[in-house]
Amino acid sequence: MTDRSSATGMSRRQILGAGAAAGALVSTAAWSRTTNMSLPDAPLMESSATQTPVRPTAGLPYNPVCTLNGWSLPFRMNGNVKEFHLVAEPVERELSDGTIAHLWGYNGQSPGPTIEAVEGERVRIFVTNRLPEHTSVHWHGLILPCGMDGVTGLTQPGIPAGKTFVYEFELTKSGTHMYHPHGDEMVQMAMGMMGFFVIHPKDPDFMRVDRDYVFLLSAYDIDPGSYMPRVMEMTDFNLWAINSRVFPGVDPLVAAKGDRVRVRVGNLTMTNHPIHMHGYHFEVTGTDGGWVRPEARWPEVTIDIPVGAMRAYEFDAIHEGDWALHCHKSHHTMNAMGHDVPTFIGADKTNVARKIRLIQPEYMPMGTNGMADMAEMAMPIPDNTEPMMGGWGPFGSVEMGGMFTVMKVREGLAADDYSDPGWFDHPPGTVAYEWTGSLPEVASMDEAATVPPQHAEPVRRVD
Ligand SMILES: [Cu+2]
Repeated sequence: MTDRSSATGMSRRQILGAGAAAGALVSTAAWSRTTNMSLPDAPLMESSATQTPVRPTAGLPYNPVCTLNGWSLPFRMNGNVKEFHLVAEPVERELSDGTIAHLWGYNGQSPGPTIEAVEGERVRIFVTNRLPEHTSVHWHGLILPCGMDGVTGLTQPGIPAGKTFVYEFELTKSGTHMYHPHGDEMVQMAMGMMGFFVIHPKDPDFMRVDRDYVFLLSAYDIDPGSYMPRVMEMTDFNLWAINSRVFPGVDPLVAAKGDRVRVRVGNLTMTNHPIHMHGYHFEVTGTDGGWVRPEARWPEVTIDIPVGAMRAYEFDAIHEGDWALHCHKSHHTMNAMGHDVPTFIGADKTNVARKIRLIQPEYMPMGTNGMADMAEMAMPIPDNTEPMMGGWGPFGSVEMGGMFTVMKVREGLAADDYSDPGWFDHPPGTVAYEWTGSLPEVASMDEAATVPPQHAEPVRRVD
């Protein structure tokens, strides 16, 4: 495989059936319009910003999804076949503003671009391997011929470094799926190789929503100040990511008041994530096995995403505001710092701090009243490291990191407006406030024993 920028000696954007926003999309290879089996273009994304969904102009019609801090892979039609080109390669992913991780991904980013197609369509996916070792692509949850399932050694040889393989199959069923390597998985997934695969229903009105967000959960173990994940880690990760971004680097999900909103989440970490969204009772409407019938749906405010699984939930965006959306494992809303810190809550460290300052004048005692001071103090930290908790809101430090973002619901947003509307302007009288009146005396029980019920008379047994 030659270097893609020198492959043609020219840089021109081909005409594509669907493409991500033009600004950050770089097209570097030309394809011949005359050769049926020529390689389609392998577009490359240079930005980690959320790209506005693009409506398809070829193939069957569908309502595109919005990939949080990501994009959808452009395709071309070759007769009745929808063709894509994925390039597995080392990438630099910005985890949050200015913090870079050296990962492996697809077409310039980790996660790779979202593949979108329609039930009934035939897809042909070219996969070029620019990694230093072999790989394969497993199409997680798709119904397809066994030989297209992408399991190295079992259903195909690994794609050697420098080679291109072709996967081709029909999309028999709509739903929420993903793709990831199925060879040297522990390394390749720890390095960030994954992407979303959405099969839209043939009838664009089936379970139609106004906004359809997708993201994958991944975890990395990157020592503060370094760039490369420790791929041998099994449980003790220190960066919990939404589409390989950590808060405050995760874009908000935006909805217009009254929109029907779907959020599709996939989990490629090694633990489950209870994803919790404030402000709404939503319904789980899909898994990687298909759509959930209306009579089988449960109302939820937290949906546990098991390891290696996908869930879709939906709600009507009737409550305006800035609603937190996050993993409910509290250590998953923190970024890379030492977690092996003893608990000092309640310990007065004044005297010991005085002694330590004699030899280390910058020493600050922390944790005496909890850990919130970690987020508020501008502590010196290594380069290329996110603060453990960060992100500022309109009322101060949000004290969150990792798997955290905000669902922003606003009146009167245009249908295709996905830009951050800023902070919510709360109506007067709807924000919690300080009580300055008198306080009643605190009632207390002298003993912690269970109090027997105070019945006037024992309950009489009736035979
Ligand atoms: Cu979690």
